[in-house]
Order: sequence, then C-alpha cells, then structure tokens
Amino acid sequence: MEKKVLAFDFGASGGRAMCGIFDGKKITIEELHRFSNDPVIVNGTMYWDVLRLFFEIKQGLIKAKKCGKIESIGIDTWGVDFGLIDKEGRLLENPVHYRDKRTQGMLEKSFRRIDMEKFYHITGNQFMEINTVFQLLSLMEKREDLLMKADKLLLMPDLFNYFLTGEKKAEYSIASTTQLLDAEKRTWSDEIIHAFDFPERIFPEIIPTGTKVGSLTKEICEELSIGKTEVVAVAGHDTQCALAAVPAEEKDFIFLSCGTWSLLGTELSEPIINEKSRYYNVTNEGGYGRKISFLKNIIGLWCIQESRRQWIREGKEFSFGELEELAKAAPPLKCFIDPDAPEFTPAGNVPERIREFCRRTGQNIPGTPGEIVRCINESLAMKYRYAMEEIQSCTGKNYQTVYMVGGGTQSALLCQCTADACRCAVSAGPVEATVLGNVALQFLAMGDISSLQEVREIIRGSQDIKRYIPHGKKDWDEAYERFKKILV
Ligand code: LRH
Repeated sequence: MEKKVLAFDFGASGGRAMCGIFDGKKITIEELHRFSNDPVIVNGTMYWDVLRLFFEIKQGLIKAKKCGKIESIGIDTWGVDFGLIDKEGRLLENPVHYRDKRTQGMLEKSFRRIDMEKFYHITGNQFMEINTVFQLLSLMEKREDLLMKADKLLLMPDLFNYFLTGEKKAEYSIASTTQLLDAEKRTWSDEIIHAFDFPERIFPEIIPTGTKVGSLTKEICEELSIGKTEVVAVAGHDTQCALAAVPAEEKDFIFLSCGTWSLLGTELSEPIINEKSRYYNVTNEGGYGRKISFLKNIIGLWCIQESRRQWIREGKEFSFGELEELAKAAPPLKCFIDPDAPEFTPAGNVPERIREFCRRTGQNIPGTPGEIVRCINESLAMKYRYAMEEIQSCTGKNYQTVYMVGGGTQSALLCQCTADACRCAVSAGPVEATVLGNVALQFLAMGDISSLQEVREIIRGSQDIKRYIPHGKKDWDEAYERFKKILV
C-alpha cells in the first residue's frame, strides 16, 4: 500500500512543499507548493522572512490535502542560522541570515576566548565565519541584552518544528553545524559554551536525526482544518538529507552535494580530528545513525547564480540552460579563480570580481558570460579535486567514484569537468537528493524503511543516474598545477 509524507525544503533559490510517496519499492516525489525564500534587509541587517515562510508552510499543508492521508511532515534548511525564543515561547526577533555582516571579524575575536587548536579538537568543525558560534559571539558583543532575554536557541528547522508542534528540540544534524558540539560525544560542549560565556539554558535537548518531534498543535489543525499529523525531525540540515539519498553501494565513497554550496566529503562512523584535518580545515558534521560526514564546504553554484543576477541587473537575461550552452562553446582551461576567495562570498558584481581576480593573478581575463561561466565550472571542478586530495590524505583511502547529487548535476559541463579534474568516474543524480532524503528519513522514522542502506538501494532503483568518465588527462593535470598556484 502507498504511503505519503510531506517534505519542506528551504534553499537559497526557494522553498518547496513536496509530497513523497513510497509504494514499498520506489520513492516518488510530487511538487505541491513552491515559494521564494528571499532574505530581507532592514536597516542594514539581513533577515530571514520567517513569518512569511511559516505562512508558506501553512499553504503547503493546505495544498497537501489533495494527496489524501499524510503520515508525517519533515523540514530541512541550510545550516547555522537560528531564532531565539523567550520564556513565554515567543520569537524574540527575526532570525538573521548567515550572509549578514554581523560575523565579520568574529573568527579572530573567538581565538582570544579559546585556543584555536582546542576549539577545532573539540568541535571538529571547519572554521567558517558564518557558523552559529560566531553569530552568537557577535550577539554577545553587540546585543547581550537579547541573548540574556533568550530562553532557547532553535536552529531554523527546529524553529519551524517548534511553530508546528510546540516542542523545543535540537535535532542532531543541524546542531552539528553550530561549532558548539563536542564532535565525539555528539552533545553540546560545556567547554565551548563556557569559553564564550553563553547562557547554558538556551541549548535545547538534542534528539537523534530521524526521530519524531511531536504532532501538529490543535490550533494549527483547527486553523487549517487538517487532522493531527506527526512531525519528524528529519535531518534538519539539508546536506544530511542529500547525503541520505546518495545512491552509493560501497561503504567508503566520496559524495558531492552540489547546490548553492558544494559539500564534498565521505561518510564515517566516527569523526577524524587530528592535526592534518585541522590543517586542511575539514569539518565533521553529524547525520542519520550518528554517522559523521567528513567534508569540505566549498562555494558552489553561488558564483554562477550571482553572476546571472548581475547580468539581469545589466539588462541581459540568460536562463541557466543558455549559460551552460555559452560556457560549452567557450575555450577550455584558460583561467581559474579560487571559488572560496573572500571576495566571492557577498552578493554583487561577481563577473567583475572574477575578471579582477584573473588580472591580479596574471591569467587570461574572461570577458563574455560564456567565458565567465566556463571559468567558474572549471574552477569548481579543480577545487573538488583539491578537496578530494585533502580528504583522501586524512582517511588514507582511495575512492573510485564521486557521487554527485543536487541541482549541480543538471549541468553536464560541471559533471564532465568534475570527472576530468578528479580523474575518476562521476555518478550524477538524483537532482532532488535533499527532498528525497527528507522523505526517506521520514519513512525510516516510521519504520517503513529499515536502514540507510535500504534507502540508498531504493534511490538507486527509482532515480535517473548518469555516469561521466574522465577525459583529457594531460591537459587537466597541467591545468591543475596552474590552478594550485592561484589558490588563496
Ligand atoms: C548547504 C549548507 C552548508 C552550510 C551552508 C550554510 O546548504 O547547509 O552545509 O552549512 O549551507
């Protein structure tokens, strides 16, 4: 018999409500509701439009009525962002977006409170200024009053779960993006919390990925005229939903979740935290079954998305498909950027920053949109190889295939460049890995699927997966040497 669940996925390019259907063999998904997820800047601060988004969740719940019985609901978002709740359960302020500038300089400041090595050795997290701990530190320095009023900190998927159920819990995968967990114990780290003088009370009980949080409140059921439905803390972290849907057969594999961000890494039973992983700034994040993703956060399709926005601002509108065609026609391996260089993170004129980067590093300067997009794709692929070498060097393992999932797999050019740069086969798909993982984790929580292995088997059997084989060894190896010289 068919069973249905409802998945909400909040990404930078929008949010969606999707119905997930499992017939005992295959998982299929159907889009019910799509909405934009635009941050709003007010008086210089960039916020989540959280009430608007909760409104959209309700619209999704209403539209889901046409599906018949929905067994459960699951929500995922990107990592690190949060809302603060007071003792009465009210949201204190609109959550702030990680691209807001409030964390500038906080990384440096944090090392005055805790030794950098110790910080990494406890949390096992890659240092990134966007991490929750640095957002909290900026509050501590500039808005201590707000922090003192807070009773609980809820990461974004936990916050939506709370709005739906009244339960204030911290789901493990999303909590592991904060840089406030002890990576080995998988609990909040007292040492980190004390080092920053954060109020202990704000950190809620951690619950394992893929467990039930509660059910829809009576008020919501009445308001929307829907029946009581369970809410499952899937992997609140989108990356971990995507990883659950990686169609790998082998135990040791490289995954590449490719959307606005690219996350490249491998899955482990226990964290790897040592001098080498710290030197390479590899992160240990948590997922289903207490598994650890040992990965690098790399800027992903953001540079293409933001370049496209710039061209629109200049009156030239291209679809992603058109940009892909233009890039394919541009000459290969002419110039590279380091996609993770700080100038590429903020919104703005990315094409001009790319030209400036190439000028500064004495390379060919890309002019046309096709040349810019080719440069981004090839640079990303090179950065994947670089990250893969770092991961390999830490785990001591060799990997045969890169399992690429997410929106980036729609670009045949990026998939082929990844195979060429990494010198190994690329398995590309599913495009909708995050939603499929969200759905599958709900079926796991309800006992309809028995293991992560079974999830991956089901995905292999029900999704379109392409394979790319590497070409042009000599050219790519030579170009890789050039690429390494321009890294920041
Ligand atoms: C990817 C992601 C990533 C980082 C970033 C903020 O969507 O969740 O893992 O945490 O967004």
